[in-house]
Amino acid sequence: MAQTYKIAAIPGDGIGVDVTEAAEQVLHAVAKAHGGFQFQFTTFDWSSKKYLERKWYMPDDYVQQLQKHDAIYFGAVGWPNVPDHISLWGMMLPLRNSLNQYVNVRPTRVLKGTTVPLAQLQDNPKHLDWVIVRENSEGEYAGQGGTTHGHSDYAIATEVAIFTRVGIERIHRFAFEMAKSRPRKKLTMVTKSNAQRHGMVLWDKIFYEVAKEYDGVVEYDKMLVDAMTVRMVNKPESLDTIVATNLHADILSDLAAALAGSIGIAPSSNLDPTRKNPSMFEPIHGSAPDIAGQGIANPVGAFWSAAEMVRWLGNGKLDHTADQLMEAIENVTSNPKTRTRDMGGSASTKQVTDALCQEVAK
Ligand code: GGG
Repeated sequence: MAQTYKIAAIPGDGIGVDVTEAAEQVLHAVAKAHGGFQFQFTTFDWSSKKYLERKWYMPDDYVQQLQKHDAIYFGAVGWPNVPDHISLWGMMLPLRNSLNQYVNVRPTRVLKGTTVPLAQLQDNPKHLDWVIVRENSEGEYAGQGGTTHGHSDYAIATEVAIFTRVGIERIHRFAFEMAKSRPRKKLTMVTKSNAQRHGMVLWDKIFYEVAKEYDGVVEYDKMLVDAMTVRMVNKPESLDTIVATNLHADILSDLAAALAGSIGIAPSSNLDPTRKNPSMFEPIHGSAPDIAGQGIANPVGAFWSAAEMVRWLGNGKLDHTADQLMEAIENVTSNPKTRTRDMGGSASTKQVTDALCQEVAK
């Protein structure tokens, strides 16, 4: 009997809706071509539009509802008439926190046919092949802090970053394992411990404690986040796996996506490595209200995220299927006729999606 993977789809806002629909179409095509498994999607209409009507993003029992699924596929969140901190804290951040998704994996490489901004990467696209491991549950996005004197000229706001031994140790260990699984076995830890002398110093200390377990197995080094941006641009080939805090990795992964050609192609996986909760897969781009609903969003980041979801669901058994999907995605990006505007083409979301479904069926 075919295995059924139950997927909770949360398209969210703007182009999140367009690309989630496209990813669903592709995932059905993958299952059909592969045989032996199928996807069953349940769509949750949790969005900023709904928030404006009912004043809540997710119902009280959202964790229980989502725990009935094997994985979550998320589109994007953010809409002009809802402050960004309300929408992010209405859905994405509580989802990651409540479902113990403490790792956010953001791979970046130059897909075939992509035009990249740096001349040296145009000549040597393989020089950019990174995995950014982002701490996803605490740090600068812990939601701690407060505001007082709000209506005076002396308004005070604090934003407290939280770093715990448990949180730091588990992300570093995950990053070392990730580095170990890759051909170059190389890990760069990013920090700002020269200026931030508490949390970041603990972050560094625990990194070197964990590193002892990998001596001789994984090569590792440390970078300050500001210098890291320069290294990413000037010496991309010197990097492989990167581990950084919630905020630093969020920023570095956008830079990585831009260096690889477009934010529209970049994927991410929010993982609960214990597998007790469903993990969540989403393109890293936002809701792009300016192009929402026009059918021109780049669905490649959504497709790559779908490939990572297949890999995660298979837990070692569907790696080949995920690799085949990635190959099919690159066959599509290689063709100038099936590239969206941000990649220098003029194809619509639908044209790219249909082309990928045809590739998958071959
Ligand atoms: N699909 C991802 C999305 O909607 N991103 C918007 C955003 O601001 N994300 C911040 C984050 O990933 O922490």
